[in-house]
Amino acid sequence: MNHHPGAPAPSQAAALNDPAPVPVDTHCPYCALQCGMTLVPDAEGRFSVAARDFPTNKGGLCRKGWTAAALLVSPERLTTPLIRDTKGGPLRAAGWDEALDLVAARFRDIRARHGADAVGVFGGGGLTNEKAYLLGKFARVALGTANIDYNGRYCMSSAAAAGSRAFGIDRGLPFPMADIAETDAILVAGSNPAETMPPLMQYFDAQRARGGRLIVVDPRRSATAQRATLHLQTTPGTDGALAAGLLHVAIRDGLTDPDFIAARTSGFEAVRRIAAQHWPDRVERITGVPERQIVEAAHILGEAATAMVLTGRGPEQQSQGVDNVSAFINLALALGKAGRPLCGWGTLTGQGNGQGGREHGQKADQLPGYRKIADPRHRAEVAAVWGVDPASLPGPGLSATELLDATAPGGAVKALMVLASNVVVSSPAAARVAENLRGLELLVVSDLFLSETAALADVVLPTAQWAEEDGTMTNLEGRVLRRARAQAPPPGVRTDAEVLQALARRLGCAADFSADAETGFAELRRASRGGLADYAGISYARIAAEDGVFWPCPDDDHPGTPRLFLDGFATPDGRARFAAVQPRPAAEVPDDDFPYWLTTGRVMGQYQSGTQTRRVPELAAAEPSAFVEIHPQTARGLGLAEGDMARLTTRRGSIAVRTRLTPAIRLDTLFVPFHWGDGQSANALTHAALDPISRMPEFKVCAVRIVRDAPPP
Ligand SMILES: Nc1nc2c(c(=O)[nH]1)N[C@H]1C(S)=C(S)[C@@H](COP(=O)(O)OP(=O)(O)OC[C@H]3O[C@@H](n4cnc5c(=O)[nH]c(N)nc54)[C@H](O)[C@@H]3O)O[C@H]1N2
Ligand SMILES: Nc1nc2c(c(=O)[nH]1)N[C@H]1C(S)=C(S)[C@@H](COP(=O)(O)OP(=O)(O)OC[C@H]3O[C@@H](n4cnc5c(=O)[nH]c(N)nc54)[C@H](O)[C@@H]3O)O[C@H]1N2
Ligand code: SF4
Ligand SMILES: [Mo]
Repeated sequence: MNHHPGAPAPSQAAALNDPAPVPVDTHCPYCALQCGMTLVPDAEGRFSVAARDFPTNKGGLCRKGWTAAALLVSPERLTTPLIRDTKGGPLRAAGWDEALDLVAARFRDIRARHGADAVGVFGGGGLTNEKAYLLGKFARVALGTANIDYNGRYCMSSAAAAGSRAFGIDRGLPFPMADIAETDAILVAGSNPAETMPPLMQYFDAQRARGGRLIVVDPRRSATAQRATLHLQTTPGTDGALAAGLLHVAIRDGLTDPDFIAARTSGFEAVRRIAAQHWPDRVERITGVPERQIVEAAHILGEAATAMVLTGRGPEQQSQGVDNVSAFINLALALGKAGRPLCGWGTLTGQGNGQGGREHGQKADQLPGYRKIADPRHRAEVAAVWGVDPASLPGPGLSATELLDATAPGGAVKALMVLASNVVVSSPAAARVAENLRGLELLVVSDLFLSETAALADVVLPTAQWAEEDGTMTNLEGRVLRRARAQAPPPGVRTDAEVLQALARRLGCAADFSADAETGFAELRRASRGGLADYAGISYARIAAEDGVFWPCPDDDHPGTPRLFLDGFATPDGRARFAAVQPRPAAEVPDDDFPYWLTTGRVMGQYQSGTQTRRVPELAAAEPSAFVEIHPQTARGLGLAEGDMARLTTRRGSIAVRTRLTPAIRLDTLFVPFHWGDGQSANALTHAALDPISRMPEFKVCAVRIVRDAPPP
């Protein structure tokens, strides 16, 4: 690290005295790979991105990482708080004191009239650990509300729930990503890392170069599927049946590992009975995957000495997302491919700090250290660190979609504070979300830019980003990394931590809210001590010296835990638990009115709701607008040619986008990326059915109609 890594973040005032810029080692602002990069200043002090040989990405970056420095000089940056004086009126520039006084006064008033839970908080998986921790504490202690949740609910919550159910702990990957290169067989279900985490592909490529085999399950022959040994092109929403069919073949053909099942697992019998009903020809009818491919895939995985099963948003973002993941975990367990070197189930998340963001308290049911807010002992432990009475801590609150539903007229939530999420673009059935937010008594949004959500706010707070503040991020491996400050925020901009501190004071809260990242991290370490996600032994100095530290790391002498479960699973009896899950149909299936499957996802050149990447000129030029992927044969039948405007309609809404014809998609399926708002939002179409356990929305499956868009009259 070049830039005094142990030094505390300078305060706003000190920022003016910043020394001349020097190269700074840090990590990418975007996804959970958190690629290492160096920000290098030119003679004018403008930064550009340079490759950095960090042990995860090994110098590799995707197009988004390479162009990330454009965010630091964007002319669209918010640099002053904005206030809307009357509903429906315009936003006007305001000073910080006016904005913060107004927010605190309105929060107090709403709390007095409707109770503390009427003020909701919506966070984001892009926040550093320090900010996610502070936000959870702010909600529970300064606001006293139960209602805090975050966009990670849309992301990895199904995987988290299934992982916890099976293994007693939830960490994206139970092994370092480099292990991917060393395993003999991999099944990737509904993840497209070739576009969503390109530098990760070096490990998959090395695996195949060693003679390893890769199976990809995806309704599209995605960029990742194109690199696979075998592609299983499933009907959307049928992952559970496919996994049960693979297990059926494994049992039938003697590929399971009875010794492992007996010694290290529980609950196999009920799972075996469900698998028994999933004959390959029946599974072929449900999934559309030919029987011989089901048999081949089961043999590739079962006969390999080592194997991994990795899931992505495909199977997870469904109303049966948790059960889908459990079905794949069941397969790994039955084959004895877990809790051993180079074996295991993992999920390829997600947002930059999707992992740490859920460990430290912005999830409705969790307290720092992955503690449970409903558990009296956990409450007492965290209350002691916060210096409050455990009885004063609220209980579990509403999950993301339900929290947004509660903002409807007559709902329980009257005011909402959103940090680091663009819910108007990224939530299912999004038109309703925008309408509800418009009707709130108070919507406060903190963002770098005027996102579609910020544009609806009554108060907009301009915040520092990524390279303008210090903090830690936890990547998909559970490796805690240091994001270093490279430059001061633009004049007029404050950090989220400074805002939370200032608001807590104005709300009369006596607890401590430090805006300094390293001080905040020290408190987070204490609050996580003894929890499942134990960071007590992790320090900024160790992160710099060791290229990140893997949690759990309970004390200064502990080496951290790159590989989990080798000696036993984190369940009370040390055994992994099979889950007897019965596949069920999607919440909405095609019919005469809506005859196609619609699925949604990502393209390489845009990130999430697009607030950031749509403002990077190079990315905006490469991927300027939403589109619909459609099979040429399907398009021909509908009279649609490449680049035509097509109108897509579901029971929730309608959008018009251009067609992209590709034989890589199933004949019965359409795909729309979700990175755009307004008239091109995929989430105008999606279904808000929720998984009963994770409360994950059904982003990946609904029924849609497509026609050529009529020219305007
Ligand atoms: N370029 C880019 N990279 C990103 C992001 C981004 O927005 N843009 N976002 C980051 C975040 S937060 C996340 S969560 C990850 C997501 O990373 P991924 O999980 O790789 O992303 P998706 O494109 O949402 O979905 C993956 C695949 O699931 C397939 N799929 C659709 N329906 C089904 C189904 O029913 N079953 C199965 N098996 N597959 C299905 C889609 O065709 C798609 O290829 O990416 C991260 N990286
Ligand atoms: N149809 C469909 N919908 C989906 C998905 C899908 O596959 N299909 N995927 C879902 C998934 S996996 C995810 S993760 C969500 C993501 O959806 P969103 O939560 O909307 O994600 P982002 O676009 O990353 O929003 C982050 C916002 O915070 C701002 N920001 C960045 N850093 C900071 C910061 O430090 N502080 C503050 N205050 N603001 C900051 C950014 O400018 C941006 O506006 O979308 C979900 N929605
Ligand atoms: S893969 Fe993710 S972390 Fe790496 S450069 Fe691309 S967006 Fe950034
Ligand atoms: Mo995500």
